[in-house]
Amino acid sequence: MAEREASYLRALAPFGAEISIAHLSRAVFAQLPSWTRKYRLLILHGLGELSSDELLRLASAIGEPMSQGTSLIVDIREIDNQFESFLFSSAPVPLHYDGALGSQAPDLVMLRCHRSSLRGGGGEGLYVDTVRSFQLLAEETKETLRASTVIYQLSDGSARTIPLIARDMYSTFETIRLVANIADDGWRNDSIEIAARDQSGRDVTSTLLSLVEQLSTPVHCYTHIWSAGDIVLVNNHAILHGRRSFPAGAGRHLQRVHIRCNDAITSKLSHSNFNHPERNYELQKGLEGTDNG
Ligand SMILES: O=C(O)CCC(=O)C(=O)O
Ligand SMILES: [Fe+2]
Repeated sequence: MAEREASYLRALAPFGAEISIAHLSRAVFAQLPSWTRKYRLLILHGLGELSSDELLRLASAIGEPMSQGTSLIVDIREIDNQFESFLFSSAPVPLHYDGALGSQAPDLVMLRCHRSSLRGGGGEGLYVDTVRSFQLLAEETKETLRASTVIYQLSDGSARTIPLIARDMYSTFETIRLVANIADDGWRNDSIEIAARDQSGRDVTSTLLSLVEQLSTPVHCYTHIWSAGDIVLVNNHAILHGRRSFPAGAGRHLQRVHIRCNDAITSKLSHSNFNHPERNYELQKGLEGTDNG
C-alpha cells in the first residue's frame, strides 16, 4: 500500500496531500475516505471538466451529499446586487468551518474549481489543520484555549455559544472550532460579533484574535492557488478554511458539496471490491460502479 500511495500522492507543506491523476482508478477511489482522514486536506488535480452529475457521483463515492438549502451543489461565485452573503462577492472569507452556526456541520467539504480568478490572481484558498496547529501552540496558550467559549452575536439578533476546542471525530485529537470575522488582510465581516470568555467569565477575546492572526501565517496555513478542475476535500471537523479576496469581475467560480460520512459508507468503501488496482477506469466508468462495486 505504501508503494501505491507514494505513486499517487505528494505531501503538501505545511500539511495535506495532493493527487495528480487523469483518471480515478477504483484503488484511488477506495482510498479517498481514509486519505481524507489521514491528511485532512486532499487536493485532486488533473480530472478535467466534470459535469454536476459526475461531481455528485464522486461525492457519493465518499459519503452522502447533503442538501444545502435547495440544492446539493452550491455555486460560489460573485453575484451582482446580492445581499445574501459576502461568500457571493469578491471579498475575502475569514477562517471558519462550514455549518458552524447552522444546524449541522458536514463531515467533509468538497470544493471544485470551475474557473479560477483569471485576471489579477487572488481568491486563493486558505486551509489550516487545527489538529496540527493546536499541537504546535505553547502549553499555556493551550490551557487558556481549552477553557474558552466563543460567543457569536449574529446580525439577526440571535447568539450562539460554542466551545473553542473540540475533538476531531476521526482522530479524537483536539481541534480548534472557530468562525473568525476578520480576514488576514484586515477585512472584517460586520454581520458577526465575536467575544471569548474563559471558565471564570474573564474576557479572552484578545487571545482569540491573536490566535486567528497566528493561524493565518504560513507555519499553519496552506494556501491553494486554484486552477480550473482542481478538487479540494476538507475534513470539516479538523480544518478551518477561508479565501483571499480577488478582483471584482474576475470570474472566479467554485462549486461546493457538503458530505456526510457515516462509518457504514466509509467501511463499505474501504472493504468493497473497488480495490482492484489492475484496472484503471475513466472517471465516468469508475463512478458508475459505486453502488455495487
Ligand atoms: O470561496 C472559497 O474559496 C470558499 C468559500 C467557502 O468558505 C465555502 O464555500 O464554504
Ligand atoms: Fe466555507
